[in-house]
Amino acid sequence: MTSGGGRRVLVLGGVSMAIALAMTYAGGFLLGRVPYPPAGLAAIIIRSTPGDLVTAFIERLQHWAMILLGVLVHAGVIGLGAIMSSVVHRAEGPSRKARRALASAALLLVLASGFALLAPEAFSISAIAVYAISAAVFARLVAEVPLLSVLDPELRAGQTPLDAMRSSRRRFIVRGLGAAGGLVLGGLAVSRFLSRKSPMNVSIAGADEKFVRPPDDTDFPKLEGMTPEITSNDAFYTVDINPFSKPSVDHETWKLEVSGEVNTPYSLTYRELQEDFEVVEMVHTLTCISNEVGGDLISTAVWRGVRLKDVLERAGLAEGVIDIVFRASEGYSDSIPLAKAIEDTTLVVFGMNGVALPRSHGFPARIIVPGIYGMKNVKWLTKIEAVNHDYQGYWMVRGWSDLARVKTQSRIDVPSDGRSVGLPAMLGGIAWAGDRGVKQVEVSQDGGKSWSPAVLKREMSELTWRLWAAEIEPGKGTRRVLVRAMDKEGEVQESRTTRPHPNGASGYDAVVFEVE
Ligand SMILES: Nc1nc2c(c(=O)[nH]1)N[C@H]1C(S)=C(S)[C@@H](COP(=O)(O)O)O[C@H]1N2
Ligand SMILES: [Mo]
Repeated sequence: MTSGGGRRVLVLGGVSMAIALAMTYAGGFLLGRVPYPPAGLAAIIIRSTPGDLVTAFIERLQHWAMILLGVLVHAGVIGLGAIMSSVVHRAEGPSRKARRALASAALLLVLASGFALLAPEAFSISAIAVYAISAAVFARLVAEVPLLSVLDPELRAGQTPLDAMRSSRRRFIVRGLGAAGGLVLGGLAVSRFLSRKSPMNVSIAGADEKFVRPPDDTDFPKLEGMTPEITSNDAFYTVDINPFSKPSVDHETWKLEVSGEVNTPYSLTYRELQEDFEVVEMVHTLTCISNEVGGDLISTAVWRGVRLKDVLERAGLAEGVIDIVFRASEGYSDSIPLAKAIEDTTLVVFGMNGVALPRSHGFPARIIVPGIYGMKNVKWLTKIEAVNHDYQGYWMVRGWSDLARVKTQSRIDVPSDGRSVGLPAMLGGIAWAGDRGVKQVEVSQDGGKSWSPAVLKREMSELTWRLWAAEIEPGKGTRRVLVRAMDKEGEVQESRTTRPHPNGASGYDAVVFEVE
């Protein structure tokens, strides 16, 4: 084989793999939940990397980390298709084996889709191997079988496929890429169409009821650049283990199972969840344990749902329950102690800021549990299970805190680091303390030597952050400002700086700016 032929076989294998992936991805849009093998591979990579490293990576690069991982995984998988194609091409003789190849390709493709349908992550490695072999065999067929000349109209009788390809290699590659691109675009179009059925248009219980909203505190200074008190659903931070795409759950067939150490296990439909219990609304700030000091993995929403306590009561808890475990549709799970589970503010939530829970925040239902870091607020909930032992969740197994109590913390939002400001001007930001409420915020404008109290905006609830503001003291030059909060239990924010792993970051947020 000439080196040109070798390269052609490689390209053909890669293009076949890309087409197979695009088809699977598009299939995912059409059929709802088709596991996408490269996503499974990425999840395995994330899963088998030490928790601290993963978090450091994700929190530094945020969604860029996922894009990078996505590009690398796809490059690897497509590369595998190319290599496999070359292997298959070398191993087999010329076209006399084409029929056998056609049969195995068909078989392998069926197997591959079978794997993809059945198998989440655990099978993604074998699925990728099967894809690679299929892609290789497919590539070989394209090169050998006149039947497939659809892919290359320049194939004519008397001309061997390789000859034809040689003469139209560029066009062939362009066509292959075009086909893959077309499939992806088609998939996107279909998904757009299907998204009309998305959670955005699902109506939820309580939409016409009037819930008690705290009146706005109009005395608090209006500062440009301050964090809005309620985060819009689009701006709400999101963190999860799902690379490339969020679980998409059909609420019409969805069931929430309540089981384990209970007297009468039962399950709820989407409708029953909203109709069988008292609906409550609660303003609450959610923050991720991997949030850095000064970081933005924190947001606040008005959550609507039912009390977990009521849901558990209906099943009747057996003696000796220790933890309540939450399981999600994509395999994620975590638990909270029984005492926390039966607090009035621990909710099974279906609404967020007046609309159905968006897909990225756990549609159709999730847990919201105040005072505890985001990871225990399980999204895409499918099962609530009472257990008589201490259950270690997804991140606990990776060394993160099981208690996960939100630390008393604060952040400076205005002015931003490195700015120049003319006086008079103000400082401002947010402070939070899980479910304990913020009592006081202090700022230091001399690098930590002296501290003075900031003005606090009236809180929306004890479960939310509090906005704070303070006048910038007179005096030109470079200014280093620090902030610290105290919660309503009298606990002062920890001054010692620690990394997020394993208990959440601590230390003071600081900004340096120029006073003109
Ligand atoms: N099913 C599921 N639930 C999950 C996660 C996840 O990966 N899967 N991530 C958790 C983490 S680490 C955080 S911080 C919060 C984030 O919720 P949000 O995306 O709505 O902000 O969801 C939690 N619930
Ligand atoms: Mo998190």
